Amino acid sequence: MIRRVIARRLPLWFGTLAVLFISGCFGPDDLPFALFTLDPESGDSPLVVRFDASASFDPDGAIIRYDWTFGDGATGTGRSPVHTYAVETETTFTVRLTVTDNNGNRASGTRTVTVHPPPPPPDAARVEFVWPFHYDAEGDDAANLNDEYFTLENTGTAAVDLGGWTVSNERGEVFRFPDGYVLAVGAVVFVHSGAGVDTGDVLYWNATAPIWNNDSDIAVLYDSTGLIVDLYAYVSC
Ligand SMILES: [Ca+2]
Ligand SMILES: [Ca+2]
Ligand SMILES: [Ca+2]
Repeated sequence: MIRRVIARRLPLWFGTLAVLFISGCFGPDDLPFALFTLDPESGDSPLVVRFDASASFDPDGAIIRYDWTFGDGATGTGRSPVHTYAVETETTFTVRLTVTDNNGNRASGTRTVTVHPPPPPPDAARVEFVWPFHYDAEGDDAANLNDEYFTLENTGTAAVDLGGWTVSNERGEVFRFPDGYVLAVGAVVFVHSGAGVDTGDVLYWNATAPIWNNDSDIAVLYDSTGLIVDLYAYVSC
């Protein structure tokens, strides 16, 4: 009986208002959604990451502000910031985007980016003439061929197989390194002009006359493909 009275007295517009309220038209403002992508999601330091929050939206309004914390102490604003990460050890950062809609409502979303330490520099092959280049043997060079010698050092960061590499003088006489002769990092090899039995770091040209002019000469080191690796030119004072 009572219910029937209330129903009779409620005006028609009340029902319409209730429907609108449930649908949100007059309800609390909807929260925005914080959605974003990042590219790339991982990589080597220093890593440049591009963020894009254009997927974020507000169902009943507009997003008016984007705030970022990149996880490494840095912050940013804007819809598409770019941030560079630098690490010494592998680190995963949590990136947080907070969006604000036109009614001041805020919402956040997070994603992670993993940054690997910088890759080590590639091994560099480097072999060069170093001192001593003993082109003037003690006394008569022709009678003391093995006191005439040059020195090569591996100053790079990788062992080098010198097999097939050559050294020539200005007159075009050529010494060829034995097959499989490997010069370790930091190692030196001495190549004497005369005859002898090769050992670890001492090799012999097996020439029958002096190789290196005492006044001036040019030594050229070629790799096994014939490319010049190093030059050593000298003039005696
Ligand atoms: Ca809203
Ligand atoms: Ca000489
Ligand atoms: Ca001499």
